Amino acid sequence: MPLNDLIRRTRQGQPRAIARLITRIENGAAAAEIIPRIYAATGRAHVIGVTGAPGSGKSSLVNELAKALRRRDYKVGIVAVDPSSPFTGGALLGDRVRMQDLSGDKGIFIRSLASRGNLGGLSEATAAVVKVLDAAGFDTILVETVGAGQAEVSIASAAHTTLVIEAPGMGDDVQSIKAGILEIADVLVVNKADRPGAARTVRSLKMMLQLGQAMPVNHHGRSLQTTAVSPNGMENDNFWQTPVLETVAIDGTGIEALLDVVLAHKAHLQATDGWLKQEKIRSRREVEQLLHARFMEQFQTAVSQNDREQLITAIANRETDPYTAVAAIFAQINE
Ligand SMILES: Nc1nc2c(ncn2[C@@H]2O[C@H](COP(=O)(O)OP(=O)(O)OP(=O)(O)O)[C@@H](O)[C@H]2O)c(=O)[nH]1
Ligand SMILES: [Mg+2]
Repeated sequence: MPLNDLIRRTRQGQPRAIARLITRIENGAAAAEIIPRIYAATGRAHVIGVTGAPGSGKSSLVNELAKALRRRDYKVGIVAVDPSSPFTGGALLGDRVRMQDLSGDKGIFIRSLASRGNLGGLSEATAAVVKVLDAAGFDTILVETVGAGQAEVSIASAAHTTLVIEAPGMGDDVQSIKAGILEIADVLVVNKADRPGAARTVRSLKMMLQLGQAMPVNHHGRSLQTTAVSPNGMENDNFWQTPVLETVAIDGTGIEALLDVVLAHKAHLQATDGWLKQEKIRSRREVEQLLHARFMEQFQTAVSQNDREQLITAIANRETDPYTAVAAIFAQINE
């Protein structure tokens, strides 16, 4: 089908068109053709990142949140990102089965994305898929990714609202919480609250949040302005206090309360300059990623693989240095 038809049908929210458009994005460079044609129709969706350790219950929570959102009449897009799997399928198949009770509902669209060995490509593809769902009229988009490394954190933090999921026993030890994970959390969730130790995990997380707040550095400069409490002791209006909530995803306990908090965070972003700030962070990152990719492409075209290898070897052997090498590469590209 011609791309224009596919895009028109996607804008009408036709599931098969959306699926085919996403497949084109997955298969390669199509994003450069697609995004310019839909970008003006994006920017409406509230993007919620859901990240956390493997097995903490992210998919189960996403499933329950999606159902709760549907009960409140939101249209929900779900993107499950699996950086560890080179295939679409595998671990994600389990997610599909679990999310089956959601299928058949036109107000929900679910898609899994796998890495195919290229994390940079995965975060670019995820961003493009989110835009497709946004343009298709899904007003709330949940992005699930395993919180294991920098790339995954960057996928999650491209969201307006980031949920970090812990399970009892995982968060008790300061060491066990990955550096950087708490900083990106807008909401902390202790799932599997039916298991022993949940209250202790909540306490440790709250303690770590307090420790973190002693320092005036935060997030991506998103919500926290300067300090938690202004000099007169009043809460700063622009400050979002990261809440810690307990849930049991397998029976739905705590889900409505979690959704209330997620929507409160959205309202908070909209009421402050947080929403625009987050959009600017994302826009800047996208431009820089695309520039980097375009430049690397040019570099690889201008300098043969053989010459690139020789250059690297020469730098390693101290026959030249990285600065001189880069100056020479720029001269060659600008020739
Ligand atoms: N007891 C209990 N089990 C849960 C809860 N939530 C999820 N589980 C179970 O924990 C297991 C993992 O749940 P998932 O939702 O697949 O977790 P995940 O974080 O998406 O896992 P990965 O995507 O593989 O990292 C499943 O067997 C769930 O049924 C909960 O609240 N309580
Ligand atoms: Mg999962």
